[in-house]
Amino acid sequence: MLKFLHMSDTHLGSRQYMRDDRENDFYEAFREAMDIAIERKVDFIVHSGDLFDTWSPSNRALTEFKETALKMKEAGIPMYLIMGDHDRPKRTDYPAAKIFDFLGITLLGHDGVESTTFSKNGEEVLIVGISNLKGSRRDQLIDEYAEADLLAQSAKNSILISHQGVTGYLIDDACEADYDQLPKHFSYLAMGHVHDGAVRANSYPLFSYAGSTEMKSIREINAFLKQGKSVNLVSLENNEAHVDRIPLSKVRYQFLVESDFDHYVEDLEKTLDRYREKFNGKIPLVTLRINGTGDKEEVRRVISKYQDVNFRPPEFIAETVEIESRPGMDTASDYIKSYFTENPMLAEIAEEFYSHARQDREEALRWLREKLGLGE
Ligand SMILES: [Mn+2]
Repeated sequence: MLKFLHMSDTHLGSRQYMRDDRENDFYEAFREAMDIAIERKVDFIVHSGDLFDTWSPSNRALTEFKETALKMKEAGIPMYLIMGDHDRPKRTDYPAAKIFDFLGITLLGHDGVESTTFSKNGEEVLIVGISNLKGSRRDQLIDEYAEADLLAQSAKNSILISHQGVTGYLIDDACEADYDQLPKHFSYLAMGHVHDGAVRANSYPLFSYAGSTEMKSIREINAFLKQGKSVNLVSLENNEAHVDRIPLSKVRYQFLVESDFDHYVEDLEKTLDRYREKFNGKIPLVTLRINGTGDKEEVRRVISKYQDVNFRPPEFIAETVEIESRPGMDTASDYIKSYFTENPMLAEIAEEFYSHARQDREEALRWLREKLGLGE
C-alpha cells in the first residue's frame, strides 16, 4: 500500500488586509500540513496548485518554502505539484516552484499533460499533472484530460493532479469542465482551485478538492465554520484510493458579523461565545458589517476596546433611500444598463463587477484587473 498527502491552494506569500499576522498564518498552515505528512510517514506529497499566491513570490515566501522543502528532503518525502491560476507565470518567466527541483520538488504539466512514476518496494504509481489552463489555453483542457486518461488506462495505480473549476463545486460560469468530462481511469483525482474542501462520495475515480489551507477570502468563512480546513491522507492499493480528511488545527478563526447599530455588540458576543474554545491561541479576526444609519464613531470606539478580537475596519451599509420608481427600472442591473446604453460590453463588465463587489471587494478588484489584462 502506498500513502500520500494531498494538499492544495496554500497561497504562500498571501498578505491580507495589510496585516503581518495574516501573512504568517499562511506559512503556519503550510508548515502544519507538512508536519502531518512527516507524522503520518507518507511516501510522497501531491500539491494541486496555487502553492504561492503569485507567480513572482516575495523573497520571504520563497525562503519559507525553502525551509519546509529542506525538512521534507531530510524526511525523504518528495513532492509533486502543478501550477494554479495564481502561480503560473504570466510572461516568459520560469515557475517559482521549479527553482526547488534539487530539493525533490517536481513540477508537472507546464505545457500540457506530463507524467512521472513513483515506486517503492515494488509498488508503483503513475502521477500525471496538468497545470492550470485558462484564457487562451482553456480550449486545450478537454483534450489534455483525454490524453491523460489514455496514460492511466495502462497503469495499475494512478493519480491525476489538476487545478480547474469543475461543475457542481463553483457557479457554472466559473467552471472550465463538466464533471462528466473528467478522466475515468485514474485511481484518484487530486483537484485544486476550489477553496472549500470536498470529497465526492461514491465516486470512481475518487474525486477531491483538498481545499485551501487558510482562508483567502471572506467567502470561505461559512464552509470553514462548518467543516474547518483539512488536508487529505490518501492510501492507494490495487487501483483503489481511500481518503481521510485530516483537520488543520492552527487556522485563525474569522467571522463576518452582519448586524445594525442597535444589535451589533450582542450579535458579536453571541458569535464569539459559540466558537471561543476553538480559537487555539490565535486572536480571531472579525469583519463587522452594519446596516442602517447611526453613530459610526461610537462603533469604532466600542470595538477598539476589545483586547481579544482583531477587527477589520467596519463596513457601514446605509439604508436604501426611497427613490421614485420608474417603469422597467426595478433592479440594479436595469440602472447599469441604462447608464451604459452606448456600450453594452461595459454594462456587462460593470454588472459583473458589481455582483463580485457585493461579496468581496478584494476579490472583485482582482477579477477586474484580470478582466482588463492589468496583471496582479
Ligand atoms: Mn487558489
